[in-house]
Amino acid sequence: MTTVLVLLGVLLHLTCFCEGGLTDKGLLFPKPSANSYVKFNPLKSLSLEAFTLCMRLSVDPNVVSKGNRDTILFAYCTKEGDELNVWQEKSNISLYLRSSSEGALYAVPPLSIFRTNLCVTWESSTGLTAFWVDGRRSTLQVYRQNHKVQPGGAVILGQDPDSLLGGFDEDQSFVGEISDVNMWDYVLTGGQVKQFNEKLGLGPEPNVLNWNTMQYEVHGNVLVVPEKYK
Ligand SMILES: *[C@@H]1O[C@H](CO)[C@@H](O)[C@H](O)[C@H]1NC(C)=O
Ligand SMILES: [Ca+2]
Repeated sequence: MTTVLVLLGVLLHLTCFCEGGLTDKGLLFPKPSANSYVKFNPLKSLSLEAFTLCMRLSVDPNVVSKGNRDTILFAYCTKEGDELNVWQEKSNISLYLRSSSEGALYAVPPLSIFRTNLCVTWESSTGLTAFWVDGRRSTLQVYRQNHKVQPGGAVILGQDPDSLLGGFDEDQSFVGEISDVNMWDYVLTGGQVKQFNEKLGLGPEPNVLNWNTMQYEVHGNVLVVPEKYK
């Protein structure tokens, strides 16, 4: 009995420490869960006074748009707490820097079963923040002027950590597919964002997170989607 339980425990915690990037691949989170996530190893620490974060997302709207559910799209958290989080909250997509209550909320169209190119840009000097949805820019907001994103945390997809790599909540988990997560430590121009979206990979080389060279760890029930579904 003990052996069976131990074996089960091992199987449930299967972890892949993968190298070599995710070029043309995706990550599928098939079901809500409180233990499935992917951790990324950034190319440099997230000590940031500006950034552009892009990803390509499709969701299961039956889950993600249910009731009062908020769904995490990107989480970077340190020992001190949330540092940089992107959410879909009902009718808004939102960016939170060092806060879980005061965010920059945007009434951009909610994500759907079809893949959407989503980017968010922010810079400390002006506080200017915008979301880009399939190459179209939202209105600008001023958010967290003179703030700095702190290094030393963990970048994860699929879960919202309430502690460094734990405190996961199934009702906030991501359900759907994510690919092409790329991050730069500066604000790309509109033309560069569009170029990157339309011809993925063209445009300036991402220098914080680079999907094509990403070192990543898969935990729990997450499928790496093969290239042919690109
Ligand atoms: C969306 O964001 C606005 C603020 O921009 C807020 O007033 C509204 O309550 C939000 N809607 C939801 C459903 O959270
Ligand atoms: Ca949470």
